Amino acid sequence: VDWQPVKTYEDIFYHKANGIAKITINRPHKRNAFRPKTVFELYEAFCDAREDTSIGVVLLTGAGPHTDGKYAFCAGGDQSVRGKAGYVGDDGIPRLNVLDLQRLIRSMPKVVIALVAGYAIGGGHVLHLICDLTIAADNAIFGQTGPKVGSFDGGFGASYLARIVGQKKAREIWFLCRQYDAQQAMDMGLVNHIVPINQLEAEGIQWAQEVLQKSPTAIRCLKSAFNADCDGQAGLQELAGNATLLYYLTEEGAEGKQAFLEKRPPDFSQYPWLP
Ligand code: 2NE
Repeated sequence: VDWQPVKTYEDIFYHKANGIAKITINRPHKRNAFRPKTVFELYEAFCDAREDTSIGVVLLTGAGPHTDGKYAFCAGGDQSVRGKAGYVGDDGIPRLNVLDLQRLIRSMPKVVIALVAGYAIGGGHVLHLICDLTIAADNAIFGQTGPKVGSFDGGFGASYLARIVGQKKAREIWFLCRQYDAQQAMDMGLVNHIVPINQLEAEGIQWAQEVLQKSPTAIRCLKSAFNADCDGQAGLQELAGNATLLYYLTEEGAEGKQAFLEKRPPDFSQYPWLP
């Protein structure tokens, strides 16, 4: 595909082509660890992709290889800017703004596919986890490090991980902080597919193109339905938002609004109380 740059950022690349957005974390010298600025830029790009009605799929990946030949999807929060109360940006304010990004990726009504080459570690592992699908290169390495480096993600990073790999395995991943290769990740249901590294982007595009052939409304309702199973009232809000959207598209829904604007009682008599 002919990727077109959308906007120039400092810590990420953002491209679009043929209904697909590609967002690339570009800090290979840090194994693509994120600082607050990285997350703000990712958030802005994801918001743009969400709002763009021509975009149905977002590919999230990491730039690489680094000059030492190693690849990374993302190595989590940048420990060199971690202050006492979070990751500190240029404004001196400590933040954990990656949690906002997690919620956006999870709730946006587009399919987000993580393309993982090399390390998906710590908060970087959680980022791939909350994507809808993950395609791994054969050199991918997965793991959590929190208890080793004085951190943890007890949100999606723990509870959603356990939904995917089961309670025993999720506790192993967090309590032992081991690293797992692509095949091990595949065996525990953490990834959808493994390809040679030189085929990673092409495979992601192929999967994206298959999704793009499908009904956007069916996909958005399914994504929110999958989320609703795990996400409590926030999940129900997403699912119900789609019900409202579909209702607005009906004549029955439009009659209520029209009657209000015309200052008359609504007439719903022609709409059946379906069984
Ligand atoms: C990723 C990993 C396993 C790679 O190991 P290796 O041996 O291939 O590379 P190396 O030499 O460790 O790293 C290369 C360069 O990247 C930097 C390193 O400091 C090193 O820099 P130089 O010495 O060459 O200058 N780098 C790598 N990861 C970094 C990071 N996260 N922050 C800052 N610099 C980083 C290995 O690098 C590793 O284990 N990295 C740390 C992974 C980690 O613990 N991440 C934070 C987890 S906590 C978190 O992300 C989080 C959370 O728990 C809750 C909420 C939000 C975030």
